Amino acid sequence: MAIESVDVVVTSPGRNFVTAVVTTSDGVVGLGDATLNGRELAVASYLRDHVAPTLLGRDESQIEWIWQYLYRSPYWRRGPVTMSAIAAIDMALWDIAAKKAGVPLYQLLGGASRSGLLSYAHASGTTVETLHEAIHGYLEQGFRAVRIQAGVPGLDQIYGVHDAAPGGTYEYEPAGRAAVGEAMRPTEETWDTAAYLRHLPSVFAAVREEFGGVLRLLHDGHHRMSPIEAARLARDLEPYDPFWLEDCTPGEDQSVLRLVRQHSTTPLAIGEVFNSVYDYQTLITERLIDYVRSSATHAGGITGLRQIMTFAGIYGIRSGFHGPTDVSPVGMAANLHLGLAIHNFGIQEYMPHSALTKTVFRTGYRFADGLLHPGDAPGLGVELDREEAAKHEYRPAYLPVNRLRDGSVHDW
Ligand code: KDG
Ligand code: MG
Repeated sequence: MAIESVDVVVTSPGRNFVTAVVTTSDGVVGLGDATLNGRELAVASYLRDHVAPTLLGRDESQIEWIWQYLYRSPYWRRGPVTMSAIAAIDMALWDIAAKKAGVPLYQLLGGASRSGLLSYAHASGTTVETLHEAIHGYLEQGFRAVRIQAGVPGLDQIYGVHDAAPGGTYEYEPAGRAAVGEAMRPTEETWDTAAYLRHLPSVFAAVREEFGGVLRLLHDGHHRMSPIEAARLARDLEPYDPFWLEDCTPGEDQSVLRLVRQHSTTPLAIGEVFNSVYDYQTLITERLIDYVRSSATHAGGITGLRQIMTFAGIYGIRSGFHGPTDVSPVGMAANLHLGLAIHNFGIQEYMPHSALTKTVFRTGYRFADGLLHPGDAPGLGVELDREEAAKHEYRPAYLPVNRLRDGSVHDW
């Protein structure tokens, strides 16, 4: 059989998503996530204008061959736009292969290595009191691991920090967005690393005091520290037994994590903005990290992420796949199937999509007792309702940006 069409669906049910829809000559449809937060239309064009025409008529069962063809042949390799486009095609082809076999995708990836995937929720609060309320809320839902982010005195807006919405829900969406057809500029936030470093250890102390030692606590530094600042925070959090410290520095210079390692035994996680196994080469071979943060969506699909995890597994490094709302339900399902199958799974981020998003993407994955499971429908187990999708036009949307108190640009 052969690839008959590759459509690209851009939809915005609450936030923007880009989905590749691959249809075979015998009528099987596969879905792939190509959502790149704030750069959605660049990937949509890459897929529509440069990838789709080269795939028509090809044998859809040659998943590895097509991955290598899309990676090696255009001459220009890697980068988030390219790798998200490759990811979408790769996921769609795996979806098709599993649907044709009549099995959930994890069965084609080696079968289940576990009964479910330990997941963590995003708990946050502008004060320690509201943070505690959020953690209590997640514990009631069954979570056994939470990422904690808290307000810092003197700073108004910080990545990942918000109080519960009226009605008690903790859903939030970091990207701001414009009306249909309107332009927008990202909002600007003010950042002060010294204030953050002074405050955060006291937040961990208060949470341990309230919830005891068993609950797994994670934290995301969101790329904001210099190497020596990151080393200090990793050391200062050690007494509170963090599960991990994520993105303590920007990840481009892999060697800086040597310095962090010299000062601390706090486990480190990095990689949500990486897109290839080569971004991890030093980090993995020198065991400078403990968890791989990539998602199938941004790291070349199931084939690309599996390469990374096979390499990481040789060094005893585990997965902590990126699972924010900007990874679509299709991308999330890909993460879950791979996570269930690989030996070196660690933990899965779980930031549930809104009810509106789920009217467009119907998901089969389930959450119970702190564990996610991809479900047992054939393929990825996600359906795209194209009529519903068409009701939600693309709207420009961007993550905020950061400035230091003197106005200079800092990492967000
Ligand atoms: O698109 C960027 C978001 O996915 C990112 O800011 C979320 O850091 C994040 C996380 O750990 O989920
Ligand atoms: Mg992160």
